[in-house]
Amino acid sequence: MRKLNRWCVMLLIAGLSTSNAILAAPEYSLDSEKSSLYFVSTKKTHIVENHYFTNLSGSISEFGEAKLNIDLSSAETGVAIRNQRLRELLFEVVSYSQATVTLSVDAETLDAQEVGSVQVQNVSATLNLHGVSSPIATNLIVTKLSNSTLMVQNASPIIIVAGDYNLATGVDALKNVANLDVISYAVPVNFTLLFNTQ
Ligand code: UQ8
Repeated sequence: MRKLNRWCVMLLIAGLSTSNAILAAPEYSLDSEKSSLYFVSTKKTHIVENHYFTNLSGSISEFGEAKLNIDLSSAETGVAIRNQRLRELLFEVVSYSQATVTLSVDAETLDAQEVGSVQVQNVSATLNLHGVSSPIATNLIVTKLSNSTLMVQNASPIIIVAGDYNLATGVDALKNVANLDVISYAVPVNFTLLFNTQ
């Protein structure tokens, strides 16, 4: 009888650990080589230019805590002196080296998503940029490319307004140093993020 009880306990423990292994959602990390994040500037009313960050990192935990880190020193505008001015006059990277985006996603829904399928998720994220945290409500397109790879894209451009992040003075400084009449404070952002399970 005692032997039978011991067997029952062992089976219970084995069952619990197996079901945990099945239920645990995988963790993902950002594939920085295959991911991109573009931002758009407008100067002299009609001159619109694409720029991007070369250094991104990020993760999605097994609990659905998603994070994107943007290395602000890695802003690439195609002009070296302009890159340096963005780092020093705009982002002030000595004090604010990174921008971070955090949000919660439903890890189980993500895990259950079929390979090849596309979901649109309405999310509320927090962007911490230049010492200011502000919410972003937007739709994200989530595509499950394989059992180990997710693609996350913005469904529509996200408009960052420089003043919301204490960056208007920096935009004015860029305008003055480059002797321009106007640089827009409104900056559209677009991204494609690839995540792989570890
Ligand atoms: C499964 C699941 C759902 C997972 C979720 C995964 C996840 C983490 C998702 C993230 C979701 C999300 C909501 C992400 C949000 C991403 C965003 C919005 C990030 C923000 C990125 C960012 C920091 C953007 C930059 C913002 C900003 C205010 C930029 C300012 C740009 C400007 C105005 C640049 C001006 C450039 C310019 C015209 C300079 C003038 C100039 C100079 C100075 C110069 O020296 C020069 O050369 C001499 C010129 O001539 C060439 C110049 O023109």
